[in-house]
Amino acid sequence: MGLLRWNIIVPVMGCVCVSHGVQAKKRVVESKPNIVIILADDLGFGDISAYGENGIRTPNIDRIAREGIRFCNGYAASSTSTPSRYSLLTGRYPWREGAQVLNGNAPLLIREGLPTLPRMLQAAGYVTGVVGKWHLGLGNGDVDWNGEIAPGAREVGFDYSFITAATNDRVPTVYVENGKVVGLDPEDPIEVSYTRNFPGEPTGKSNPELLKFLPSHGHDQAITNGISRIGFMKGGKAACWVDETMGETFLAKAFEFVKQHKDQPFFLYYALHQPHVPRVPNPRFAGKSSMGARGDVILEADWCVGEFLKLLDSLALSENTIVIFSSDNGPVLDDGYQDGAIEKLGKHKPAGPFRSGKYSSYDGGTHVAFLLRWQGHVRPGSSDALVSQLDLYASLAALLGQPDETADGENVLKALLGKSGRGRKELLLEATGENVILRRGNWIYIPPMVHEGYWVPPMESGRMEVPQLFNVKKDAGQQENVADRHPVRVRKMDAALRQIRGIQ
Ligand code: NG6
Ligand code: CA
Repeated sequence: MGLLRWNIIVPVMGCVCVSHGVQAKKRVVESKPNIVIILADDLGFGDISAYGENGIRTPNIDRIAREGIRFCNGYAASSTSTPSRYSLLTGRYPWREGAQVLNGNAPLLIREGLPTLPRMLQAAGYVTGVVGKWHLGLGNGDVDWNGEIAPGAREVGFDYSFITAATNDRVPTVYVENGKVVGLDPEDPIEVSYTRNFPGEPTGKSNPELLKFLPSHGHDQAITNGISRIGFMKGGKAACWVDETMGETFLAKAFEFVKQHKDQPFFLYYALHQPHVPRVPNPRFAGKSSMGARGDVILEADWCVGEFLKLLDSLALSENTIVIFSSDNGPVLDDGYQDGAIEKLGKHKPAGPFRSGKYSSYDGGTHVAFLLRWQGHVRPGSSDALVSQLDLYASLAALLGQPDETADGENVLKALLGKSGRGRKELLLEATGENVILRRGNWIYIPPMVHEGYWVPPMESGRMEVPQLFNVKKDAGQQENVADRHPVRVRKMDAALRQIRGIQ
């Protein structure tokens, strides 16, 4: 799929740069723009002010929207992180791999030899880097955190990496730079387990008096930086991250990467950890929103984005850099800690007009903010084209004249660059536990589902024993299930879904 090649004439640095040695249809961009993907973690469509009325202002993220294209039908591939990130980097649907939320000691999910977005960009002459949340597994299942950690980001195609292994609520709570734990004292080696505690180590459950705040569900195991996590850990005290400075630590590494590579084409995957739990803002942002810690860390994320954009300005890179901003999945309020996210929400609607959020089969799970800026090349505006993070690999490959080796990506470059209002015709979306749904045009079909998967009350999972069909043009909030009124459409969409998934 995705082999529909469309090479464009893109004005670069004020001129029209095309390769004249080949036929018109083979023309490709000669000068390679830098590419930056900024991916937030659990940020809702309604959490940024560029998408309309809400309880928080995000002027820096809004700047990308104002100077670029604001996509109103942009999607993550899944309503949780690992599957979503898997698709972003591979252009493959996550259910092909059975991708689920990974623990910190899980092996690398992306199989050796599988084509990836960063590999494609390396082949196109880019230097590639990832800074932030990884969550795609590391090693082969028996990681020694005290030695060389491989395979990992390098094997997937990143020349440089500064990452957390999983989520900021999972052990090991250390940064890994180019396959090595940062700041590790060899006298205090790290051990990690997701099944049993290490003798003598306090946990959130047994020692709540050591905690800065309490968990609400799960998250009562190892304690680091006064916060209880998922999983057990021993040692590595000097290497443990400080949650309060994680935002600026990632920002500093993103800065270093850009400064170091400003004179060559670069790709940076800048994977913010905000506003995933635990939500621990830098003291400069604590109390700055009216929404408690969740609002504060969104303000912090917005500041990080603003500083990053200013860096591009100061290096005169803004015109030659494509900046894409999105989130790995939709929003969640209580995701395991008592941080006031529900109590302090006020009138704010994290998912905007969409129903439910993270983990859900409803649109709030995957329908996320999706912005693209390419100053001087892409005319600012708004687009209703259906686009997915799944398509970035195929589309950027088309931009650079590289082959699209993805299984499921589509070349939606015209839509991404604002030259067409049409994107995909249909798109599969995944909630937890491989519950897969189909969006076709303005219709969303959710098949009857039984799979348990993850669940976090009090949100709506969207799983029902009956088929659900919504016309999201008329009913963005998916309030009216019209499956009974459209049996033929239900049958056809069900058959299409099964056919793409290869199931009876
Ligand atoms: C869940 C965690 C949740 C979060 C999620 C992954 C519990 C009860 N919940 O298992 O807190 O870590 O995994 O989030 O442990 S994601 O954004 O990376 O997909
Ligand atoms: Ca997430």
